[in-house]
Amino acid sequence: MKVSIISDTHFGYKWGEERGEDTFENAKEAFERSLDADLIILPGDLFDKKIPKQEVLDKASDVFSIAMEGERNVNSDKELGLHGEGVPSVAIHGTHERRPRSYTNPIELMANTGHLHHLDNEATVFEKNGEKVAVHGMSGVPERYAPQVLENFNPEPVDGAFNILVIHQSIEGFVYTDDDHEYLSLEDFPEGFDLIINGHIHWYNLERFQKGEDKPLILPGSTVTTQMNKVEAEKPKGFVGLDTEKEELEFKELNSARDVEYVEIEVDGESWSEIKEEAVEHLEKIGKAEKKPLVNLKIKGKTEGRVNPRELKQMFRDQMFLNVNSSLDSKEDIKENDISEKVDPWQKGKQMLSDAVDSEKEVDESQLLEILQEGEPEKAEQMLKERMSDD
Ligand SMILES: [Mn+2]
Repeated sequence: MKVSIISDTHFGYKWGEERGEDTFENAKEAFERSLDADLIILPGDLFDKKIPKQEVLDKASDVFSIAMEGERNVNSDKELGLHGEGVPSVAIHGTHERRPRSYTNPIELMANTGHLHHLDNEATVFEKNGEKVAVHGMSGVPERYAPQVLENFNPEPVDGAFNILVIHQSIEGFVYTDDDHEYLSLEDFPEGFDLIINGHIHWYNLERFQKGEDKPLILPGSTVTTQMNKVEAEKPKGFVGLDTEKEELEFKELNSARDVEYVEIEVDGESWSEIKEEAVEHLEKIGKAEKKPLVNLKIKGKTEGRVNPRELKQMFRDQMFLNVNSSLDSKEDIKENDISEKVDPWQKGKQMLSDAVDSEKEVDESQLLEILQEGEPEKAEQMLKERMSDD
């Protein structure tokens, strides 16, 4: 069977801004190039926000509908609930889409309108000319609960099928697992799977894991650049083709994705005007592209006096999306990391709540916050009570 894997499309990212169409354009290309597949797997974070704007849902539904133009070559052991014929799309929801149980997340909405087949700790078996492919999906959960949720889900490989486990989590050893929270590790993966697909990580990677047999673990990456760090700059955006009979995986680069450039300069005591001159020299070398590239300029070292990265952004704003990442030692120091990543009050609140709750019980702080935000303290209290009485 031919399977196409398209992850982390992040519909709605930068919506209303100059790059607002990027997520749709990139995903549209991926779906159009997947029409020869028998099955499309979507490992989460298809939407950038858990409550997308109507316009975003509308445009996303157009992209998901592209799959309906293909041919239906497979049967399934469950009613797929899709509104048309065509290539079935099977999705899990990711961390960006997750909402409390009693609320509808956008993947559930898209499943209810017949655009997708949604898997939340369950499996669907597809069959084509006697060949079976079982897709087991565990939708995204807070990292520290992932090992337990996977254990409870306890997916069992289907006999005689090519078994795929689809998740959307950080995995220890493969990604930044930077605090002392517990993360999913390779040891937690169940035996007997032919392939594990993990969304969440925004750059492509093909790894192997050993559990019984040596098997592939694929991180398809996102179809759109959301962080301008070095690893994202170096790896192209795309999607993955899988041939289950040949057990072959192929990364397919997107033509519509913006180029990402990473420029690093080191300085030692020069003035800002000298640094600026050097930066301009580098930036002018970046060729013209049909779509303005994303450029990350990293300046390392020491300088005298004021630093003004905004000046550079202004100079190049018609040619590129410039992000200046400076660790210059000066009074005007700007923070490391993407400057678009300001402290998010939501994240901050979640952290505070998480620290305060500090419980072994599964209390999902973002769900709790969301219920409180909806103005339903009784419901929040009820949720906490239920968790406390769980064994
Ligand atoms: Mn993501």
